[in-house]
Amino acid sequence: GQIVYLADYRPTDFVLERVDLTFELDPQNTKVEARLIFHRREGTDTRAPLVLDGDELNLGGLLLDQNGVPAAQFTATPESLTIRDLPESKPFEITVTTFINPEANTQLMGLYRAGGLYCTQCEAEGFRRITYFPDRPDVLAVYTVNIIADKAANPLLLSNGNFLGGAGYGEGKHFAAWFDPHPKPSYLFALVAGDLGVVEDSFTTMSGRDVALKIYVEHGKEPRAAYAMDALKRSMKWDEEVFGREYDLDIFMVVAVSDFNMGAMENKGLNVFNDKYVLADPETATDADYANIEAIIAHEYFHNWTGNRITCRDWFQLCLKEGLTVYRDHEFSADQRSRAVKRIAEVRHLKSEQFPEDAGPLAHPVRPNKYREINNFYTTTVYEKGSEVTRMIATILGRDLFKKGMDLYFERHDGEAATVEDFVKCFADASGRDLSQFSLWYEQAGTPLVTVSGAYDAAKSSFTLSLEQAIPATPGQATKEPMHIPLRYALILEDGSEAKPVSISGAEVTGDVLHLTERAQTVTFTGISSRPVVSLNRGFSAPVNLHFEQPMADIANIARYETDLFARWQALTDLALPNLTRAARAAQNGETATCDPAFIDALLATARDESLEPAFRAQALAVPSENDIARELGGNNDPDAIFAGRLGVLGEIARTGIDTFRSLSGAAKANGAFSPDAASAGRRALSNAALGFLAHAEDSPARAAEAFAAADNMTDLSAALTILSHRFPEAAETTAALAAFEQRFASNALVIDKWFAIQATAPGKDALDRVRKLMESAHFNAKNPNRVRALVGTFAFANATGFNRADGEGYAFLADQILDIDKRNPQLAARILTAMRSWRSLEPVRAEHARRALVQIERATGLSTDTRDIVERTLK
Ligand code: B3K
Ligand code: ZN
Repeated sequence: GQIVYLADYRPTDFVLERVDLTFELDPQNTKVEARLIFHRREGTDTRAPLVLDGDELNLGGLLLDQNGVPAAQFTATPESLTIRDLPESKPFEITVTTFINPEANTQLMGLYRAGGLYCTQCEAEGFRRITYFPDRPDVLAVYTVNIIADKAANPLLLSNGNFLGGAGYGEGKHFAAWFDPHPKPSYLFALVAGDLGVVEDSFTTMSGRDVALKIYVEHGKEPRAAYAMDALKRSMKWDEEVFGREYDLDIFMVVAVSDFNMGAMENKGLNVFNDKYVLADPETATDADYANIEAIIAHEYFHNWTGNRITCRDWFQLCLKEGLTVYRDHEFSADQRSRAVKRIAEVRHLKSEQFPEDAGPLAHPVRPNKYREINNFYTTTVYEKGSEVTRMIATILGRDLFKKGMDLYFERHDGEAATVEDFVKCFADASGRDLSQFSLWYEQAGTPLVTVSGAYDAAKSSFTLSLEQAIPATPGQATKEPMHIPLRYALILEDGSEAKPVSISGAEVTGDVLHLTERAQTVTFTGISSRPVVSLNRGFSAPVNLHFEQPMADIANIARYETDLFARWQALTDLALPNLTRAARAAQNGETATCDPAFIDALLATARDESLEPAFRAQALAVPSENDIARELGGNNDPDAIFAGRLGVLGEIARTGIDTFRSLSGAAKANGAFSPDAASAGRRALSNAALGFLAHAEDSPARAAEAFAAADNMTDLSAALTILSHRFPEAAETTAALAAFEQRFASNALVIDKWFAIQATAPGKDALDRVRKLMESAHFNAKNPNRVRALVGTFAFANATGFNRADGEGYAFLADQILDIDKRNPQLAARILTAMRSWRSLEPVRAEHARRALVQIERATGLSTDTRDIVERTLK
């Protein structure tokens, strides 16, 4: 693995005009013939050879304009094919034949077997595992694809674009041809063949064209694709209404497969999905599953414009499609559900995943400037922080100018491979605003820390806010420039109204956005009649850490009276954290702490407040996680103490609010038949949160066991099972419930994944033995990424006490697993290994155990580039 640098980008010497692919599918010996028409780019060196990428390929044949090529004119290795002495200016045709073995492809990149299917995954660099090719995103071409396969085993032959036709091919074979008129990079190529069931529907676009919609799933699972189809139609409509984007082929297909390295893939016209993000029904899917399906269906569909029609010039620009498309799917979900609750969930996710990444050894800019393995850069920083950066552009410009900038982007760059600079320039041109300082968000890694203090001068009726920003050092970036940080704010007066200052000086303010652009700024508001309560970073307008020494009473007021619901949730978190960190520190010293009653009052008042939507009240009751507390503590962390301290706080809340929780638990049941809509999901979330607190207050498994028996949907069933196995691991009720669950869902691997995950996250040092035992179970399959993630991944990422056992056994186990997984599937191994990214913030004994496990991985022979890259950066 060589390091690739953004600064080294240059266009290809040859322009690819057309691609004709013919696949003769065979499980072990698939023949691929690629006919590629090129011409030399004007102005490039007329002697430059054509260099095509490969990965584990064998050249089976090579023709130039239909003629054999002398051995002296080309060089083929598994990684590249170089052809010399090519025509100076006229187009020429290269025909490359390769033979590949889909069955032996355990990396799940390129063409592989998933169940009985043939399926592809080409992003980022998988196409070069199919044929020699200029496998980079700035090479756009029109593709024709012919697929020949055994008809009985593969009645279905799919590829990108529109169906051209098909027919018999003799000897029990048949063929199909597809043509995609939209030029695309190779990473968007897809082929699927096999025998699947289908759910069909159609969509009429805004210009009146009919689009056939097809979702392919395993036979018998068709009814479980209905929700995905509904989400797809809503996504298509929404993109027309909100972004003015219309679909551009006659057909849109989604295929669900059970062996997949990630969530889904946006191949042009033929999205391939992990079946986890397609299949749902009340009996087997939780409300979170439904929300994920809706979001991911939307995300992949939205890529049709942001990613496919306009793609990336190079992989450094990944956030151009991913950050933007996450922003679009967030907005979609916010419109389909509750905007405030959606925002809270996004920020929770950002803080628990992206903030630790940005604060650890794997921190990198939203647009990295170098990489060794691009697959390791599909990160929460590129995706989620990338989305936040797009959101900030919308915040700075305001709705109308943001829309104008997006329209300009679509108009200016349709059909192109663009850069982050191209994107930002559209907003600068549309608004007339200078966004050069803002662009630092793409270049500087690390979460900015904004330190704030306020002072009221009653005599002058003025209020001053002093703000300072500091961006921590990150790998390769010791010092940083101040950034443009847009902070939404409100000054709330005694009577609850918002102050209307007579004048504001010291910062640019547009509407309710304060623009922090200097390292330190003092902002003065005049005409403020009483000491205001400051609500800062409303809606989490900027992804920063805020240190604001605010009176607790002010925070409590925000928690109760702010009109911005996100700010209310943030205030509840701000009230909770000092209590949780105090309790964790006390636990570390073998002591117990008690909570500030104002915090518990505010929490319970919110839980009881019937004027608020249940989903919001449930969010309020989900007190900060062990990871949140660890982040707040900042270092020398003892996960057992954090867990014990948090448990104490939960117990206190539970005992104080026992009556509230009794009346809230089970309340969702009153609403009759199951519906996956957001309001119903919110009622279930609230009732299950209450059930969790009752388990603490009553210290008995009885109520959860009852709820388990009474559950008529997977959300309630898995919530009850989680309470049982996390709170009462030894209880007979728990053993019985786990066995009943296993038996009932034995034939549904996706539900068994929940059974794995619930047990893998049960706290305490016994978790490791449990995980080991579960790996022996007949349900486990080390070759299936979903199984491995559900058991090994969940244990490492989401079981702080179990994984971080004081004796280091959790890390040693992970090291063994990583080395084993890495042999088959490097991408999966590297991803799970990122669970170690915060090892330096552990207390010294655990940190040393963690370091040794990392060194054990680093020293192993035959490590993949993917895993080597992660382990070396993590140790650095
Ligand atoms: N673009 C794909 C991710 C591909 C990951 C390659 N390692 C899915 C998505 O973001 O929509
Ligand atoms: Zn994406």
